[in-house]
Amino acid sequence: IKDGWFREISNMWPGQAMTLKVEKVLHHEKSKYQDVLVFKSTDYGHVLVLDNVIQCTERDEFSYQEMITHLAMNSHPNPKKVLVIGGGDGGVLREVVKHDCVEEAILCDIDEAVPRVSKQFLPEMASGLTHSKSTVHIGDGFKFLNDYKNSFDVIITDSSDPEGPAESLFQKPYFQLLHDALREGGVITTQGSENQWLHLALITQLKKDCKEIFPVVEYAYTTIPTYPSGQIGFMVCCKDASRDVKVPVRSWTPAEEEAKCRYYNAEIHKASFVLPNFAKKALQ
Ligand code: AAT
Repeated sequence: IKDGWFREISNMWPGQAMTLKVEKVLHHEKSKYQDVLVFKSTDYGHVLVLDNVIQCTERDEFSYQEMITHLAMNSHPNPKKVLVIGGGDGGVLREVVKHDCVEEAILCDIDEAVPRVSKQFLPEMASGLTHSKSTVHIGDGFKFLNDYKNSFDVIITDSSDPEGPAESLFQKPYFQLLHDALREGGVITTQGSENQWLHLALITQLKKDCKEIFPVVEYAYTTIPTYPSGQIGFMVCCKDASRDVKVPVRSWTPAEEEAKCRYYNAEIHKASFVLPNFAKKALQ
């Protein structure tokens, strides 16, 4: 923070940086794994920052949390048991439990500081952490997954970027663990290496790795002002070769959609897989 502005400078997006005006620093600590900062911004509400990278703001978090969750959940006919890796703020859990079919939602984040500060400063997201269907574990997602085989209908990896504690969550062995932890017909979504404008080579590699493990692999994206270049992508993979994840297999009525979601709807589910030519070509 300099002269009252937070700047998201990182070598993961060279030569550019999102800048937000700070009204007040609410919390700052060095946890066991990362630098944890929460500030009140002038126009984006409370902002959670880990190792100088914006994780979420109250104003636009729904775009990311709804899309990473409902793309997977609505590509499964009846998800009962759901796992979230990362996502310590609780926003993805909040979305998961909007599906009445869910019986159990488990979350595993590496850093206890994230749920702790989220409960204090991001209560609307953290509501997902304390829901009656939710259980929260603190530990490394990679190690946690290793203990589960044939256990989950949907697994959502809401992880930080590939530099730092989440590095292993972008590599091929992790996707094998995800595959093996899924039940038959299971679906995963992951934070797909940022976005098309910045990381096309990374995304192409990620898709190639996933293709060697899952029969169905598709890339989708959403718009979100406070993530680098205003976009973030997802890998959506399914164990069932005959499933088309680009079309929801379940959907809410338009009235339910409006009551439950601020970004996601069945139309945007389909549209989020439509890519501009430069990205389409690279990911073919
Ligand atoms: N929903 C908010 C968005 C996030 S949160 C990423 C979470 O992943 C953090 O809480 C972090 O503690 C957790 N995490 C990192 N590594 C691991 C790991 N190995 N196992 C489990 N959890 C982990 C993502 C923001 C994306 C930013 C885009 N620029």
